[in-house]
Amino acid sequence: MEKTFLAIKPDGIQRGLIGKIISRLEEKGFKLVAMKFMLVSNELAQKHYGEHKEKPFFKGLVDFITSGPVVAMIWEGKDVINALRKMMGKTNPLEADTGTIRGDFGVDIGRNVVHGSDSAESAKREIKLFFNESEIISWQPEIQKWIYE
Ligand code: D4T
Repeated sequence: MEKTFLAIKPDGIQRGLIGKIISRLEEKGFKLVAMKFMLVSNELAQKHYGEHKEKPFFKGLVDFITSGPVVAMIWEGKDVINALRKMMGKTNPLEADTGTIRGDFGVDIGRNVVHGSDSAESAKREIKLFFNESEIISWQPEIQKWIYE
């Protein structure tokens, strides 16, 4: 089973969307294996968004992600990296389909509510950046046999 990193950004927290976002992923059938409510340090933000260092929106992005608490999570399941990207919708919420998190809850690209890993490589990197091995819980939901054949 694959693992991916998902974060609810400071706008999602301020707008009281934590429960709604987590519910969507639980209801889909994915398994939560790690979660923390935390502040992202400047250093962590710079590392996390390292690939965008040269982009004009980089400073705004770092300022925003460090501006208030986030919920950092690891979700596990079949093809979960792609599936969560689909459930999040396109980066620009105005282009994201209705029914996706960004499509339903966002307007501005700089306030797009959630972050999710975009590949197996970035999932591995981001999980390592935000979590220690001991914070990742291996558990078996009783409902699993009704989700996977
Ligand atoms: P994240 O990384 O937040 O899940 O977003 P995406 O993976 O969907 O999109 P991204 O890496 O291209 O962009 C990272 C982050 O930067 C913000 N952003 C992006 C922005 O503020 N202005 C822009 O023009 C772009 C392209 C939004 C997401």
